[in-house]
Amino acid sequence: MGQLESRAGELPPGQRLQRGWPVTHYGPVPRFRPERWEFAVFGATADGAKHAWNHEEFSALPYEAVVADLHCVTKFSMLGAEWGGVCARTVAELVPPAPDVTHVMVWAEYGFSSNLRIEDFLAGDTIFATHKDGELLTAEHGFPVRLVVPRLYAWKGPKWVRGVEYMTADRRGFWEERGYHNVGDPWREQRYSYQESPGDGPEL
Ligand SMILES: Nc1nc2c(c(=O)[nH]1)N[C@H]1C(S)=C(S)[C@@H](COP(=O)(O)O)O[C@H]1N2
Ligand SMILES: [Mo]
Repeated sequence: MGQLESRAGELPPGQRLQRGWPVTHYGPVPRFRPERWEFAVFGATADGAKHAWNHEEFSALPYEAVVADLHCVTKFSMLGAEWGGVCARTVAELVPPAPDVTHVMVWAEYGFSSNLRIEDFLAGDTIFATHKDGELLTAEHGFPVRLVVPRLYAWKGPKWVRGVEYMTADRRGFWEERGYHNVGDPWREQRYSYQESPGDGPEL
């Protein structure tokens, strides 16, 4: 756990500082349709039920801000942005996971997904961001909601998030099935799946 504590403001090994904020993702930018949008929490919830918030309800959840860095596995890092939104911890308080939950899958538009260990999900600085530096996210940066997991490479934070699945066993997400490391700790340069040690992730 020691290696995974937050080290805000520092460049992890092999990273370089990026000025400005590039747009990086796979596929098209989805159009936001408020009437069809929901943020669902499902899978192994404590009460066994799926819970969902519409956009108005999600926007009314407790708002917090964290200053955090974004490290892209393609080697640029953006330091010191302020992300505002709903902490993942708050989501887990409102919809508790069952006691045997070990991982979550965060789901986004078009079926994009990313798996996280529950301890990374529950870290205090993991946030479902709606704002950056006080302004609403733009469409290409994930409006209306994107996940930011400062302690992991940025692909672990889907843009255009639509839900969280609580899991009692690990499963690989979109990039984790396509050659990227299952854990993705930038401080240990866990970039690619060939670097995985036994126990880092499910068999490929
Ligand atoms: N839905 C979705 N989210 C995604 C991605 C993606 O391809 N699809 N790419 C990730 C990667 S690799 C990075 S580096 C960051 C980039 O965020 P930005 O475009 O806001 O800088 O988004 C992450 N979230
Ligand atoms: Mo990335």
